[in-house]
Amino acid sequence: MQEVYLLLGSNIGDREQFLHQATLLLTQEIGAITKKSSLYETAPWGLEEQPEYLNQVLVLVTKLQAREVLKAALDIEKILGRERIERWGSRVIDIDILFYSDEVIDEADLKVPHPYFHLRRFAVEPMLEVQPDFIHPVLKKSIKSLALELSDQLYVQKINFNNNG
Ligand code: A4P
Ligand code: MG
Repeated sequence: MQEVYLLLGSNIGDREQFLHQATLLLTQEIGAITKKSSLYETAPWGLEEQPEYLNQVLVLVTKLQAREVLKAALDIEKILGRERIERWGSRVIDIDILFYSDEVIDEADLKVPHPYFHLRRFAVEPMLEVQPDFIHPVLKKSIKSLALELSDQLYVQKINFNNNG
């Protein structure tokens, strides 16, 4: 079994509902969830003229290869109606693979760890909540120290729902 760390993001429509639907489908297709972060309200990174995102990190155990996880994630994005309009632009659901155990994958259509992870507060903060001692397999630093080194100062705010499940 491998451990896969996913980052979910949504910034159109009922964002919380899209994250919830994605979580159900990911459990069916990829494996059981062992941890999940809170939901975070985050300022858009990259293309700033777009609505705020909700982001969340999920940790799952899986029998699938990383490539199979990617395929499942892309299929789920499609099922939930994601249209890819522009790079870094708005989406009802985006599912990125942050880490796949401690594997390093560098292929044209699959890069793990996610190459932008350590540059994005919206990814590092939820990861810090679920696994602060995880060692980034390329940078060889803990999430805790990557969080301290972050220069991205865009707004990231943990939100507390009564029923954050
Ligand atoms: N791909 C390669 N490696 C991976 C990986 N580790 N995980 C390939 C997932 N996909 C990976 O991705 C395009 C292709 O990347 C996939 O088909 C897969 O083969 P995409 O998500 O469809 O393309 P994109 O979103 O247009 O571009 P990109 O560079 O993936 O954008 P990101 O990195 O997904 O960023 N701001 C906030 N606050 N919160 C966000 O969640 N997200 C983005 C999108 C921008 N700004 C954001 C957020
Ligand atoms: Mg993406």
